[in-house]
Formats: sequence, C-alpha cells, structure tokens
Amino acid sequence: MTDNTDTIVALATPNGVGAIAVIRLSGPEAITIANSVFKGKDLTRQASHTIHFGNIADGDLILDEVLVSLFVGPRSYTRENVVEVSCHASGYIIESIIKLFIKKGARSAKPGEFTLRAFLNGQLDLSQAEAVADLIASNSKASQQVALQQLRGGFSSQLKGLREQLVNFASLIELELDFAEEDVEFANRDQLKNLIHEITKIVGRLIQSFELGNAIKNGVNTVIAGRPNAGKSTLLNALLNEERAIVSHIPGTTRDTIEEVLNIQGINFRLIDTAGIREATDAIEQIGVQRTMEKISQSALLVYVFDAAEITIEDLNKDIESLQKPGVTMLVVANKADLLNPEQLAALPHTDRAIIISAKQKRHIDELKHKIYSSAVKDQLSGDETLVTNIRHLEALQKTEQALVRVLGGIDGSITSDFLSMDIKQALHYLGEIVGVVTTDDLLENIFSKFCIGK
Ligand SMILES: Nc1nc2c(ncn2[C@@H]2O[C@H](COP(=O)(O)OP(=O)(O)OP(=O)(O)O)[C@@H](O)[C@H]2O)c(=O)[nH]1
Ligand SMILES: [Mg+2]
Repeated sequence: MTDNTDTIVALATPNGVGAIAVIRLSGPEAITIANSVFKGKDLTRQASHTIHFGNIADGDLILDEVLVSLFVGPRSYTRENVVEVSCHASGYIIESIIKLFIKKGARSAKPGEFTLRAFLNGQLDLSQAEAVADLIASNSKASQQVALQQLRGGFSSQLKGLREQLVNFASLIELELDFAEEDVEFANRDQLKNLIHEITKIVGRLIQSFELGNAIKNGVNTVIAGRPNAGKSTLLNALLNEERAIVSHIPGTTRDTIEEVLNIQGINFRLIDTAGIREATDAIEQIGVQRTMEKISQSALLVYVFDAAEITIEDLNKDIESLQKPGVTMLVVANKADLLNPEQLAALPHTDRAIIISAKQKRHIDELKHKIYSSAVKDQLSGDETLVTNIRHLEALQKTEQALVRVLGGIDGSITSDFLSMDIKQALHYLGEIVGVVTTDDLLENIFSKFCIGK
C-alpha cells in the first residue's frame, strides 16, 4: 500500500494561524530536497539531531526564515531520513513551502503515512502505532496514561512473551509431524496443558480489562433517570456544580435529554439528564420518555433517582425491577433526604449500590461521585495492569481464547498432532494480528486511514 522509495511531506501541526508550524519530510531524499531550497549551511553535510537556521527560497524568492531539524535514518521516527522545518504558521507560507518541496520531488503524505512507515520499518509494532492515535485523542489523565503505556510497549511485550512460549510448543509438535510413523511425543502434553491454561488465564484477564479500558478511552455513558420531580436535574447541576439544567417543582420539566461531561479522577463520565419516566400526558413528553428508555439501554451506568419523601416501597421496587437492563450497572439514589425524619431515613434501602443524598442541599454528592467512579473502575485500576482499549485487539484476543479452548479440548481428547498444531497456529495468528506480525493491506489501510495527515 505504500512505496517506501518516495519522500513524503505534510504539515505536522494543526492547520490555521499560529506562532509556529512544523512541516515534515520523510524518505531517502528528505535531506537533499530540503537542502535544495535552503539558504544556510549545506544540510547534506550536517550531523543527525542538529538544528539549523536559514531561509527557504524558491529561486530568488525568499518564503520564510526557518529552523530545520535533521534526523538521519535510522535514528528517526520513521527510521528514514527526516527533516522538520519550523516556519511561521501562516496558511500562505505553509502552502508555499509544501508546494516547493513537492516541486523538488516529494509527494503529499497520506493520513498516518509517517506512522505507517515507522511500523513497516520496525520502529513500532502495530499496537504501538495505534497507541499514537490514542495518545493524540486522549482527553483525560487516565486515557493519556493508558495510551502512553501501550505506546511504550507494555502490552506488546506481554503478547510477545505469550507468543514465544506458544511458538516453542508449536515447533515441537511440528517435529512430531515429521516423525509421524514413529509415533513419538516431543511435546509433553501435561506441560502443554499447563502452558495453555496459563496463557488462557492471561488472555482472559486482558479480555476482561476491555470494559474499563474502553471506559477510560471513550468515557462512560451515565444516565440519570427516575420519576418526574425526583430531582434528577437538580442532581445533574449538583454533580457539575453548575446550573446547567432547568429545575422546577412542575413534574415533566425536562423533556429532552441534556448531556454534560463530568471528569472524576481522570475518567470522563458522560452524564445524561433525562425526562422523568411516567405515563406521558402529551406527545412531546411521550417522545421524551421513549428517549430516556433508549438512553438507558445504551449506557453503562444508570443513576436511578427517587424522591425519598414521596415514593412508596412498592413503586420503588417496581421502578428498580423495570429499569434493570443487562450490562447496565444501576446505582439507587434516594434524594430529598433533607425532608425526612430519622425513622424515614432508617427505612430506606441500605445496600452497596444505594446512597442517600440531598441534591438541593448538595449533601453526599462527593460520596455519590465516588460510587460512580468505583462502579466503572471496580478494583481494576491498579497502576501497571495492562488495559485493552481497542476493539480490534479485543476481537483478536477473543479469537485467541477460542483457539486455546480448542487446543485444550484437543489434548484431552487426544487428537492427532496435526490438528493440535493447527489450533496452536490459529492462536498464534490472532495474537500476532494485534502487534502486526500478521497483517493484511486491508487491515493496515483501515488502521492508518483513521490517522490525521502529517502523523
Ligand atoms: N427538598 C428538596 N427538594 C429538592 C431536592 N432535589 C430537588 N428538589 C426539588 O424538587 C423539584 C424537582 O426538581 P428537578 O430537579 O426539576 O426534578 P427532575 O427529576 O429533573 O424533574 P423532571 O425534569 O420534571 O422529570 C424542584 O422543586 C427541586 O427544587 C432535594 O434534595 N431536597
Ligand atoms: Mg428534570
């Protein structure tokens, strides 16, 4: 999909006016092309990792005063010769310099082509290359940390270890195939079984980590729902510490959903305030209620709010039962505690998932935030635990797991070495897909086309 003999060029910084823009060239001719338009030192004779001041000129016409950074391959991001020109960030100057480079033999880079080259030249494996995109897109401490860990190869080295152990066994079993007539067993079946169990456990843990990894990367959809007038909008405002939603004593105040992001300890929760659930009195309200139900089924977390001074225990139980959805964690929030006497307070449900607050008086809001956070994170965020954040990786891990289950079944059912070997190879194949030992043009196209140009 790519021709490595080309020298590519693109703007590496965002489009628009700014103090400085960086134009990047990569490829065999990067330094000679830059040198052909640079008025200053002879760039072809300078050491790698040096910076040079001078002018970029099209013939006699000076386009800009610039700084040129040199990276001589393979000591560069792409492992090719790389030149970065820092110029003044005017759209006109940027365009003129890029056009000049193209006139001198470079071509425009495709989206993600620099990182693709870094991958193809062995600077990064595929999961690390994907982490580059994640790092650029990260918008919270947790998502930045997870992407950085992946970029630094934490995930890759874990997978590499697993693959190496499997490769070992696969080759012993291959050997058995060569000696098929003699009926020998080079690969000890008990050892193989232990190994597969071990690997399955690690793969299973990685699969499980996706829930949190995904929450960290994409945020957690958190719906606030309940009957009209329960205090949902008051609660949204209290959580955000901002008068975002309209609050009134009239039931049915909120008609459409309202979404705001709340960051709790580095994780983004997308809070969605909804229309109160009841038999709607008009068509608009009915649409609102429908939308609420849709939002609940699309969310990971439901904060169910009820008016503790009003609701009956029957209605409460009915609500809780009818709002329970598979895959959606529910927190039960008793609101308006300020209106209750001690006996009424004591009669409220007391469970792990229940909490008593006063949204209006902002009481126990921090406690609720803590519950929201821990219901998403559970006890998984230990620090250096690898988290899977990428759906492609998740799918490959699931296929690996299935292949491993077949291997185990195969050993127990004493199937022949050639079938065993096939299943082990499958597991290896899917693990290899994650880091890019096994790739197809389609896969690469799919991954790198989502990058921005210049990355
Ligand atoms: N005493 C007391 N009143 C509260 C509390 N929370 C909300 N309220 C009042 O309850 C009424 C309804 O509050 P909202 O936040 O609009 O309720 P809602 O659940 O969003 O209602 P809808 O949007 O109509 O479904 C308002 O008069 C609030 O001031 C609380 O903790 N204590
Ligand atoms: Mg409301």
